[in-house]
Amino acid sequence: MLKRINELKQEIETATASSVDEVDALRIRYISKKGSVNQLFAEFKNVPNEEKKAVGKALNDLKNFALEKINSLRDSFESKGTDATGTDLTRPGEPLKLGTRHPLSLVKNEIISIFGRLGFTVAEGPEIEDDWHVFSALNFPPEHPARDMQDTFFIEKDPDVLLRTHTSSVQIRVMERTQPPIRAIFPGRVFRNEAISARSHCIFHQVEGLYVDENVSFADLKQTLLYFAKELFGEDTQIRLRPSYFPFTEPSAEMDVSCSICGGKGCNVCKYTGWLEILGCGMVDPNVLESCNIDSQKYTGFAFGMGIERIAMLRYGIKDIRHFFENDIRFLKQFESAI
Ligand code: 2NM
Repeated sequence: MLKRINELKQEIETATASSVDEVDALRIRYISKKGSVNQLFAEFKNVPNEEKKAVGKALNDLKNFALEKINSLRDSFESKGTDATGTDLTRPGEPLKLGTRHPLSLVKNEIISIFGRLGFTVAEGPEIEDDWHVFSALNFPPEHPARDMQDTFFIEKDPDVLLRTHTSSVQIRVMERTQPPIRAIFPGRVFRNEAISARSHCIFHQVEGLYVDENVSFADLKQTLLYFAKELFGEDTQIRLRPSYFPFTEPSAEMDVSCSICGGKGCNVCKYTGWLEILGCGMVDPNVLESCNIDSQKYTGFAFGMGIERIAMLRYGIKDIRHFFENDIRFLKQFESAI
């Protein structure tokens, strides 16, 4: 037995291969299940007891020897893929680390998708605006407090150059150049001169919406917003509208959704009311339509607006609005991968 082990060892030692396929043929011949090494192992039970120790060791050595030989033959082919510096060009590339989408983008895209299914298109416009598009055309009276330095960022000595405080300015631009029917939403970044805290920031994001056509009614507004709330927060979501006031809509309302955390039973997120305020809305004031040369006798419209941060905070349980703007990688990487 020892003699046969030695012969096989010499045979393996002198084996050569000229391709990876030939290495594989050697592997099958010597160390596969039915290979010659295993055949010797199978005969081990017939070895007399007093020789078992020596033969066992020789067999194990043979097996290791064969494994090493075949591995080194295989390596000799694989390392042929190196360049002049010895870098192995056949190694797979380092995978690119994918980023994640910002939570505000995730929520914005979801809102765009929901209204897209109702036929709303998307429009964007400038962040630096003039008084007409941000205030005057929206029926803000000359002495309205929002026009004050306290609330609005003016960026030049000229008081007609300012950062928009809502994306309604884009709706004015669209209505000025388009006759109804108009059905669009307006996502974007807006600016208000407010103290930064856990709940408010001087920069935030809005999605506003507008539908102007013949016979658009408050019932259309309610049904559109009910569909939106159910799509965003789940089929069981209920809505309620409370009377409110905006210069650009009449009548105006604020919309609450039943609390998606406690299902309306009451919890600390909804302050034990069972309701969460998520948007403002109303019928576009006829003065606004007329400012854009749309005939307010022929056409009516509804509009609404919501803050994306607030919805993202509810959706992801984020307790401080400043997280959205700090770009701390530990925060950002908790959200959905970009691809
Ligand atoms: C809101 C709430 C209610 C709104 C109105 C208009 C326009 F241009 F049609 F007059 N745009 N956006 C609107 C109405 C916005 O945000 C809380």
